[in-house]
Amino acid sequence: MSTETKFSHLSKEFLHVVEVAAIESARTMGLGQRKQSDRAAVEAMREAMRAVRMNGRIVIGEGERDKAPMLYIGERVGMGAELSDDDPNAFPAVDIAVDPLEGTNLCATGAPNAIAVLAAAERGGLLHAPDMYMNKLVVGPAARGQLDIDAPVAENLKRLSSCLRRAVTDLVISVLDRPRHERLIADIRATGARIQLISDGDLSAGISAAVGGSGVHAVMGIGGAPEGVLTAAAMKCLNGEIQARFVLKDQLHAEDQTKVAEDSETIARMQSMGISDPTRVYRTDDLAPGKHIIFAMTAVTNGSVLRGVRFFGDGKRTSSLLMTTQPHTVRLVDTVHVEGGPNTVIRF
Ligand code: VTB
Ligand code: MG
Ligand code: MG
Repeated sequence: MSTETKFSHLSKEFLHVVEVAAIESARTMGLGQRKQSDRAAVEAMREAMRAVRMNGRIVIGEGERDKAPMLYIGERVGMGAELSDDDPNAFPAVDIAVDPLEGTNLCATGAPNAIAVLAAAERGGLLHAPDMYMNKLVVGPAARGQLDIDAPVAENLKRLSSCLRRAVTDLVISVLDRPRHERLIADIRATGARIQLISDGDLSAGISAAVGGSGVHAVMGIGGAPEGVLTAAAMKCLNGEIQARFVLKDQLHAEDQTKVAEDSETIARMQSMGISDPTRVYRTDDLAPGKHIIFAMTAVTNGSVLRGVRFFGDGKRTSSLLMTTQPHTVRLVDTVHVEGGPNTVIRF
């Protein structure tokens, strides 16, 4: 079987993995218990991952082994987890980045854009990024290669407006609503561009920025590095672009500094993961260098593109985005999980 065929089979298995993670966390929607929501997604995702015909390795997951009992970085997952990569009977060797519930607060409050998500690639196809902050600039295909994360905001928005053939005042930029973005928000406002402040979820905002018709044209600002790698995997499938840079403690707002480790510790961790220059700019292909990328996400709560999990008496319905680079496909998958037996009526 060609690598392409093996990977396209895997994509359907991964679809199931994100669907079940979304379903289990969606049951906890609005309970106000974000840890419980997260745990439901993690447990469901890990259980479903066991049945996937792969020799999988988590490269971005729930954290270090000593802190995360499940889907920890380095955990081997899938049916072929026990076999070595060069065993002739081995299943495809796959690196996986997961965020079983991206937007735990969104799920806990029933707010839009909570998602269950994973990306996979051949070994080495996804950057091993530590869980730290990352400054990001995300745009769609029309602006790919045209902006520069180091340029002033006004300059980038001017370029974005010409790429999208619209006035700067017609642009919408999505930014995480955090004190650390005070200056960024002021800079965007000064250009006349419009802003969508989000409470969480810069990954789903990045997907919106990359697709037409979503009403969002870029994502700017500091969010999580794991979400940055997942965004890069999505951008490879959507022809969008992410530019990013890791953010160390001394570059953070005082409020965020309390949440991160000392720089010496962080830099040592980055080095152990193969990141030698903590200050460089990472582009889409640096974050997700893989040729065979699979990106699977299921909406937990309603989103801009997808609908959240719906439960009804005899089943449930999920809405997912499933994308692969080889072959290059973008699938919107609406699944009815039928549980009511032979008399269940399926609604279209
Ligand atoms: C970021 C962002 C995520 O949480 O990780 C953010 O990338 C955490 O930032 O999409 P704070 O520490 O400021 O809360 C999300 O918004 C949700 O996981
Ligand atoms: Mg998470
Ligand atoms: Mg997350």
